[in-house]
Amino acid sequence: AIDVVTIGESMLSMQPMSEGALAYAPLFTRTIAGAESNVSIGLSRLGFKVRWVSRLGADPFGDVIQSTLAGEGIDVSQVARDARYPTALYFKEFKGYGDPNVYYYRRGSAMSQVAPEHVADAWFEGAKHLHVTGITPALGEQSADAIRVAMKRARELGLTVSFDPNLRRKLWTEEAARRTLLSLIPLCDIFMPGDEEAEFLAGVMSEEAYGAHFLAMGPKAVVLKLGERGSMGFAGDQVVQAAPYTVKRVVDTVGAGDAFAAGFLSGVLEFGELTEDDNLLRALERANHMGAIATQFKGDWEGLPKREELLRLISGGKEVTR
Ligand code: KDG
Repeated sequence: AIDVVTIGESMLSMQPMSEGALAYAPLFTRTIAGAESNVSIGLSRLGFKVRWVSRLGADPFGDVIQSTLAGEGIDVSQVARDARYPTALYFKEFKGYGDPNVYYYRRGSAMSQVAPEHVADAWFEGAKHLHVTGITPALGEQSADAIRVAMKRARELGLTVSFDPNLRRKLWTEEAARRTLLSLIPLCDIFMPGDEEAEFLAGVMSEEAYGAHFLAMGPKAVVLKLGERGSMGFAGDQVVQAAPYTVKRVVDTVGAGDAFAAGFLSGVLEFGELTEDDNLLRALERANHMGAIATQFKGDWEGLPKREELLRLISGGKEVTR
């Protein structure tokens, strides 16, 4: 059985070994990146069974992505390899302050061709939950339709669905992003925007008001990510604020939202109904820890913890280092 299915594009990720302008970075390390595969890795390391669904080129970089994820224990049986299109590429630029810049080389990639007719029941077979983000819909009209069809089909088959808008302004216009992301919210059970995304989608409101605003669109739970200020959760008439897990220095913020999503979903799968007991708060606390840990490492997912490490951190236990 599969706990969580994710659908998304992963790219070969090139990270400069030095800080500063990308144009002057002579040396790179190679890894992989992709919001949905980041979530998949996070959940797999926490002990859950995950299937990552995607399309990759029939090229060596597609091999790297597929084997890296398989090596993380993720089911890649529903990954299609398409020789007509390449695997996407992505470069980070570490400026030495703030969020890294990212440069995408993904137009015309294999996953950007994903279309509604690709959506298959085999994607969801034996699974409990589907997690998608707003990145795949940003790749093109037909990818947006594919995600819409997948969310609907997953629900028909009895899966619950979570949706992280993951607004990527470099991939589409503001108008298209707002219209499409808003249209997908009613198709999910758990909606997880960041504070800036909530404002982008709903306008300026108090943080509490975002909860009611998005719940009224259909989801059963709304999670508002507040970055270094922690997070808030809304489910039924519960409104919960979870304090941040504070870290001393941030190395790389990219991937923190995905780590947060993995932490939150692990709580949902483990603790049960969010409206009962303190399940919502515990899931948010886990999510906050995961997000904070992700910022401590270069790379989107490399530093994500195994289950024991996460539980030790949450309980305040000490690590044995030597
Ligand atoms: O959330 C992190 C992702 O943004 C990163 O892994 C790359 O999928 C990616 C994207 O489209 O930006």
